[in-house]
This record gives sequence, C-alpha cells and structure tokens, in this order.
Amino acid sequence: MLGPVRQLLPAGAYIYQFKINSKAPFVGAGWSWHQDYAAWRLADGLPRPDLVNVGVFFDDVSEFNGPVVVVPGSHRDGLVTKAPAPASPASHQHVDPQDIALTPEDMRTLVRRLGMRSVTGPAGTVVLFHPEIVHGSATNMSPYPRRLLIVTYNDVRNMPRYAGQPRSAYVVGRDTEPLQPEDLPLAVPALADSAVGVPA
Ligand SMILES: O=C(O)CCC(=O)C(=O)O
Repeated sequence: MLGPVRQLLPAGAYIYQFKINSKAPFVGAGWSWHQDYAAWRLADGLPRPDLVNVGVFFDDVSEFNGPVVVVPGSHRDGLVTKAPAPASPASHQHVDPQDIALTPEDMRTLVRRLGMRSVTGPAGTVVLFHPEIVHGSATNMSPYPRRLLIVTYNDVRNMPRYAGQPRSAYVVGRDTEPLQPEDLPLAVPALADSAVGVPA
C-alpha cells in the first residue's frame, strides 16, 4: 500500500491511525456525515489535510451492509465548516461524531450539486480517499458483516500540534519515522492441520 501513498505524499509518510470499523450483521451502527480532517484538526491540531486514507474491505461490501457513502469531489472545496473548532470537544480520546457532523442544510446543498456514491466491492478491495471527502454510512441491517480496515497515513511535514495531552498511542500513532517500502516476499504462516477444513 505504501507505493500509491508515497506518490501522494512524496516527502514521506507514517501511520497516523490504524483501525477496523466493524459493522456486525443486523446491528452495526452508522456514522453521521463528516469530514475526517475536521476531527483531526480538532483533536490533534493537525495543520493541514495532508493525509491519505487507505481502506481495505475484509468482507464483500454491497448496498445492503452499510457501505461508506461519499459525496464525490467534495474534498476539492476543503472543510465545509470553516469556523474554528469548538474549544472543548466532547471527548479527548475519540472525537464525538456530533462535534463534527455536517448539518442537513450543508448536506442538501452538497448532494444537490455533487450527488452521492456508495463505495462497494468484493472483499479485498482497496480504496484510497482524501481526508476532506464528505462521507458517512448507514446501519448494517443485513445478515452480513461489514468489516473495514482503514489505515491513515500522515505527511511527515504535518505533525500534530497538541494543545494539551496527546491522545493515547492506540488512537494516534507515535512513531513518525517515514516508512520505507521493503521488497520482500510476504511470509504466510502455515495453517495448523486442525484449523483447516474442520466442519463448524
Ligand atoms: O466505517 C464506516 O462506515 C465509516 C467510517 C468513517 O467514516 C470514518 O472512520 O471516518
């Protein structure tokens, strides 16, 4: 994944966040409309939106199991809410979606102009998206899981400027050394016999 990331962030990149958003069958919750950079500016004082999100589908994603829905091209206009971020975010560890949720009026205007698109595909699909693209997702009401890995790479020239205590290391990566690609074959551990083909 580092190849395309380095094309977009040629000065060097490190992993800022690494998370799996898991939506369980029938109950997996949705996310309000937002722009990621609004959260990172608020919580970590990131100076610029110089990051790349890389999403990897762990499951087939269809219109039914709560795909991410984007407003195509919305990242080109920067942050929709230009006002300074609230001084006291609701949570210092995880940004409360309400702190950065876009309003129905914002969304009516944006969607009228740019439309919406759900990001679907088979398990293994990789998608790259900008931290200012407007996106959200609905509840997973299907009988299928929807697990999405999102690795966020930050430009090494775009270090957080924390107003107080940095967020925990499991929320925001501390190792800011630029990542170097390694030309090594992937090592796939052999599966134990007992784990293969055992009926449930
Ligand atoms: O997993 C989803 O459906 C949405 C994820 C998202 O919007 C985010 O992680 O910022």
